[in-house]
Amino acid sequence: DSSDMKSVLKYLKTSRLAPNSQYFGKAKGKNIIVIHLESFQQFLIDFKWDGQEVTPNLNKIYHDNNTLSFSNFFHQVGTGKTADAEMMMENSLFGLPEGPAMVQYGTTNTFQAAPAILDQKGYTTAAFHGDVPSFWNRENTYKSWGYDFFFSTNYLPKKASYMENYGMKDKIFMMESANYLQRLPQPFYAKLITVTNHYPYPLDKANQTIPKTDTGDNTVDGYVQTAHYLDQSIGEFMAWLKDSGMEKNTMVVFYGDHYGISANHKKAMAKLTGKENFGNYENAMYQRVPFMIHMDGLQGGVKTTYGGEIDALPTILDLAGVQNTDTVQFGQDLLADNRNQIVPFRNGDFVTPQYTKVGSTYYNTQDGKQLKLTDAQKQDVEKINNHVQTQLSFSDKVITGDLLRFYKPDWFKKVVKSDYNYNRKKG
Ligand code: GP9
Ligand code: MN
Repeated sequence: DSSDMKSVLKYLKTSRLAPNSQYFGKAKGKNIIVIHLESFQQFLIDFKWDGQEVTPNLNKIYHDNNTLSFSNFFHQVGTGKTADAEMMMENSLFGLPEGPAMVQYGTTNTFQAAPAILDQKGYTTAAFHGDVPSFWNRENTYKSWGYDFFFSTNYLPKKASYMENYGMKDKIFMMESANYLQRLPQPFYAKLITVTNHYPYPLDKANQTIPKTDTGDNTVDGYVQTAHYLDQSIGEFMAWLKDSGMEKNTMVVFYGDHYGISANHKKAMAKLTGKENFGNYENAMYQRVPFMIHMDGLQGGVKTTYGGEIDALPTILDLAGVQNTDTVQFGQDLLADNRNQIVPFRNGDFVTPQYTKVGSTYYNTQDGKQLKLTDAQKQDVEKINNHVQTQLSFSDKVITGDLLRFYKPDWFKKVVKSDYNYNRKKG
């Protein structure tokens, strides 16, 4: 009830940080394009196979002087996978311990999500995805989040050869999305969800332009091929953005939603990465995914702060110059000083610059050595465990108790779901 909301707000008061004044508002008034890189793990950046870079376009963006890149950014999804990533990225709320919150609560709950916030600051908002609108209950959840438009397969040309696995092939999808994008009133906030780089990584012959890897694990070896194809679609999209003239007034944010290769394939990962031991510690380290923010004139560089998907929204809003210290967000701006640098995983495990917890085992994050905790270290990890549990349980309360019914910042106008309609008009 509303008293639960009060405890959440009291807690959040202690964890929200002032933005970094060097970056606050640097993207004010610019378009924001968020590109969801399906199943894309950080190790693919600069990874070579068969003498080729697997993702040359994303590598270029990662190292660009106008890109803020984060080398210790982790996905934090649970069983909701993509849906959990979307929940964190656009609400700074965790997914649930079980199942996709977008399906269970997306239709009925009150949210104060990125699209609604930015809409009220004058942005047009649109989501793009080459799958049916019902997947993960997006068609309803996006209304609750305040998306003006949702361009799903209902709006995209239908042709069997355009589809692969879960949806429209990335190259076709990105260009079809570009067509709509250039007609949106600016500034806009747009999210483009790619899908070709999805387990088990099938791809038509014509688009296979790098050989499969040779681990012998069938559901791993296609990964570099679909990642390579996804990368090409990004290269084409960025070239289009430049040609359209829009690049100059657009901030582009890239993120990997979650792992592509699960913990069930440690042997194959050992082969792929050349690591002799690929155990639980390595698996935790390989939950890193890209988070990159690219904009003309942005002072970039590779930042080593530890964070994850929960931290994306405060970071983006601060760059956009949208005051957000009074919103309900569990993350912290990745550019702020004095960040806690604790990355909770959905199952209660965590990574910090010092400690990595997997189950009941602790490792030194820096060298991977298993720790026999000293008394001082025990106190450290107890504090971290408390923080992780508090974050997860308060966030769960917000979602399962629909607590945002009871609070909104003064400036925020409640989203009226019936104002939204994503059905295509005939003719
Ligand atoms: C399908 C897609 C896949 O629309 O977003 O979701 P995932 O299986 O990665 O959770
Ligand atoms: Mn996904």
